[in-house]
Amino acid sequence: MKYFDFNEVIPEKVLRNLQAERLIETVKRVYDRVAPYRKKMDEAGISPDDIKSLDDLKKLPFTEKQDLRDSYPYGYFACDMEDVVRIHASSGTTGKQTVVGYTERDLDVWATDTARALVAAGADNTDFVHVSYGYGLFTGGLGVNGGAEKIKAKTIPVSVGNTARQINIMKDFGSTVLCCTPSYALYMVEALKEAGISTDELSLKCGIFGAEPWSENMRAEIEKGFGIKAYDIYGLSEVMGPGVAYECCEQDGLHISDDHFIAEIIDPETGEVLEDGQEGELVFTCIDKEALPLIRYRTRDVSYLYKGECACGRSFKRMARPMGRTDDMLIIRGVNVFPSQIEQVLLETEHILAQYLITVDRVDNLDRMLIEIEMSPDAPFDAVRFVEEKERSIRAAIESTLGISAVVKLVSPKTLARGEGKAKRVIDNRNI
Ligand code: DLL
Repeated sequence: MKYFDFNEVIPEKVLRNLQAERLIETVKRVYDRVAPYRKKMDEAGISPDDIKSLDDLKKLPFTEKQDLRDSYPYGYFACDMEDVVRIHASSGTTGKQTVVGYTERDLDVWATDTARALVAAGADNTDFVHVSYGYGLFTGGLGVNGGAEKIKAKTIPVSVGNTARQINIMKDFGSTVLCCTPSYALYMVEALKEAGISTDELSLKCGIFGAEPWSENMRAEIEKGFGIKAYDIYGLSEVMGPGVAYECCEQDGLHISDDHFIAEIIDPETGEVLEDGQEGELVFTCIDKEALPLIRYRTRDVSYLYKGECACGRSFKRMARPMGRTDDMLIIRGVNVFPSQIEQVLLETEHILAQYLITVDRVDNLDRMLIEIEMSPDAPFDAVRFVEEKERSIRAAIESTLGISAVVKLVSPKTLARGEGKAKRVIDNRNI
């Protein structure tokens, strides 16, 4: 099986017509059913009748993460609540999550998109798909699970963590396709070596890795370490989850599921739409979603769209693997972290100042976050028990807010460097 479905290879002209049709219908629907969209469009002086072709897309206002937060939790839902069958969520900037929903049909479309990614990586119904993305509110686990079941593979929902158990399952169950974050894949490679298990004892042939930025170097290490082919998969909860774009056998850019999402690249400063090949911020419009069809959603991911066709035969446009972000979001062990979330925790803690420095390192292929925080001058910073207790409580508060652990270190007042301009809060030493 080379492609999962016909839409992947439909002629470009037919695809553009399909996109236009779906866009026009979606804009009408959100105008009728989503109060914030009606307000935004009224304020911009645009009515659904102004959207007659793909060229008109650029007339529509953008949607941002903040808009979703302002309408938390369900303000942008476009269907009746009784038709929503699944809810997921992703990190917010200061505590509040971004809530996303799916109808039964949306879940089917999503499964189609992750099925496309699996098939493009060479998977079929004879495969054992080992899913080590987190299951839960994060879209990774259940998202890829849907695609694996759709291609009728033997789906193994292992979820994250307990690496020794992961490796045993991989060996005993005969996993052939591994799905997890690229950094966790590298961590597993190390664990395999430490356990003295050779890749000959495994049945793995490929993997689809995403949810965080990775490089060609990391690809080479994973491919060598496991003796497999490593493919990229991209997505974000607001737009759907994993499967918005995926790599094919050419491993030259990620194909965007163009029949479900229209991608644009904009200048992040001016909002102007850029030409294919020009680098800027990725923006997606969902044209085939019932529960949460976001219009011109600003991803903050930096990428560019490819010109020209791919040798694999797919008509879907390609995007370059994201090469950074236009905001300060960090992805640590696959979890999205905004420095402002950490700041919020610190502001709620006594005896410390909001002077902090986050240092992120990759140690043995695992991300490690160190947070140094200045104590206030009135704190008894010579009292060892006081300091230890404070560090413990901040660590617990951060873990409960972010869902990941951090090393917390309190430092004496005025020890962290203060810059002249914008405070430097983050040092990312990961050499991805
Ligand atoms: O990370 C969805 C996902 C799960 C994608 C599993 C792939 C595999 P969020 O938690 O909402 O959703 O985070 C979305 O993660 O805006 C990017 O910054 C980053 N990201 C996702 N995939 C990639 C990738 C999931 N392949 C945010 N390369 C996005 C680089 C990625 N960054």
